[in-house]
Amino acid sequence: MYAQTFQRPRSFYGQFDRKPGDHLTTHYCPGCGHGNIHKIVAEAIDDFGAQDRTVFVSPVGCSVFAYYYFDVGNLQVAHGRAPAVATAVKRALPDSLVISYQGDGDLAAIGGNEILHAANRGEDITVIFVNNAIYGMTGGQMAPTSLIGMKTTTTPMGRVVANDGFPVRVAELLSTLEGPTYIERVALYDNKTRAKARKAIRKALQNQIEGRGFSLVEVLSPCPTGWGVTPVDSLKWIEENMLPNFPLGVFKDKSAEREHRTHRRQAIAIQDVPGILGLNGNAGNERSAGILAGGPRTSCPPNVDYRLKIAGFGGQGLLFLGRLLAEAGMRQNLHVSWLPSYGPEMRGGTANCHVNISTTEIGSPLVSAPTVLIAMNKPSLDKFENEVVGGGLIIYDSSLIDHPPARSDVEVIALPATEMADKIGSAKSANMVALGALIGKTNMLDKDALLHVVRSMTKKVALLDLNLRAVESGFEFARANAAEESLWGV
Ligand SMILES: Cc1ncc(C[n+]2csc(CCOP(=O)(O)OP(=O)(O)O)c2C)c(N)n1
Ligand code: SF4
Repeated sequence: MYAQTFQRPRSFYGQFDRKPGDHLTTHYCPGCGHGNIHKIVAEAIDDFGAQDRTVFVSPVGCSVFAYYYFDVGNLQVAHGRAPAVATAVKRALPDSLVISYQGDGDLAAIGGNEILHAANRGEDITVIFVNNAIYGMTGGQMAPTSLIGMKTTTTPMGRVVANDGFPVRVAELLSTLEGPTYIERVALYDNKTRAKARKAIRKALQNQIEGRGFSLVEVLSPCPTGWGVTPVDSLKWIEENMLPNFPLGVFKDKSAEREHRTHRRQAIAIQDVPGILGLNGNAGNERSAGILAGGPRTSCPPNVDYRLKIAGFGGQGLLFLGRLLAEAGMRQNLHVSWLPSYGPEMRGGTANCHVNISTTEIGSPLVSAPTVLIAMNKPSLDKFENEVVGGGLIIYDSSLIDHPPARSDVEVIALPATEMADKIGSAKSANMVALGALIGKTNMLDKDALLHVVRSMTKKVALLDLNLRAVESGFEFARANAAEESLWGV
């Protein structure tokens, strides 16, 4: 006797830990299309034997918790950014099966640019685009795919072309590009359309497994909650309202022509990277391909963890100061990061950068609680003083800032950087005076290695001598004015 047992796909977890006390149901509303689509995807992963190599990239939207359901590799990413992350995963792990699963708000609004370029590049990924014509998760706002006349919380009188434009037809739009291999629109409103959706999703996954390039399946999917209808009526709603605007069908299919694209991508072996970046050997002060080469490399000092914020006017060279520190730290085999933050103006605006220099790996380049603040103008001191951790260090340019920091729980160096630089030859080197003072005070980096980096990275030859002297003078200032009791090195 023939018997078939239906069971939960292996690519789903045995129980879903999302809801305390109810481990057998998902967080989706009754009648939501996400559940159907999850099941189709999970069954396909099982059938292709791909569970161990699948990476499911879930977005922001109602499917944000997909990682509670799929027992595969999971990445939950920033809104709209799934195609970029999927690109990275696929390129790093060409044998993986990467699924970018996105709603219409995620893919067609905030992530419109991402999907366009991933499709245009023909990335070897599979995109499942869940079009329910609304932002479900946030309470039913208009999406780019909302229909004309459709009432949403942000279009209470109905979507109006003059205000809101036309519904965006993603499948049609992307199929005009050369890059994509396969684009189909399917729907979920009866058994026949569900079967077609299943077939399309399986094909899109199979294309990737066979290295045939970019596939996208747009699924017209019910959102009874967002549409304010019952689950049963939501099926009719798709047929009656969505289909006339979003016709079903295959918009592009080059699957048969495109084979093994994955393996044709230009790959760079990791061991070749230092050579390409010119970081091999001692090439003196030479720059190679625009990247610093050569110079002394000293060993890693123990237990360094500096989080610096360096702030002032645009044009004071503070981003450069941060880069010098990061480069010098790198040459001492430390982990470093440098994150610039520009004001809108080219000159005279505010500019700051965040620098981490550490013996341990750096989780985020953002410095929100600096151990050291270098403030080179008054607005910067006022703005960032309170961010500095207790026991931290503030170096401020006392030539330009007429009051010391109010904090009494940090160490402070009043450094007349602009005046000192002016005496040396140009106020422009005030940043170098501050750099020297920082090193003189903290000993955080080897001074010779730092001077080498200054030599290598100062582009204007006329400024080089000035910069080196400015670093030395800042260094001497810090040493000469060292507090008798200090937590900071000297
Ligand atoms: C950067 C950012 N902007 C806005 C939001 C708010 N937000 C969360 S989900 C969402 C829209 C989701 O709609 P959709 O992609 O259509 O998915 P659905 O919820 O309908 O499945 C928005 C705007 C956010 N989380 N992050
Ligand atoms: S709001 Fe809509 S998309 Fe979100 S879970 Fe509910 S039915 Fe599904």
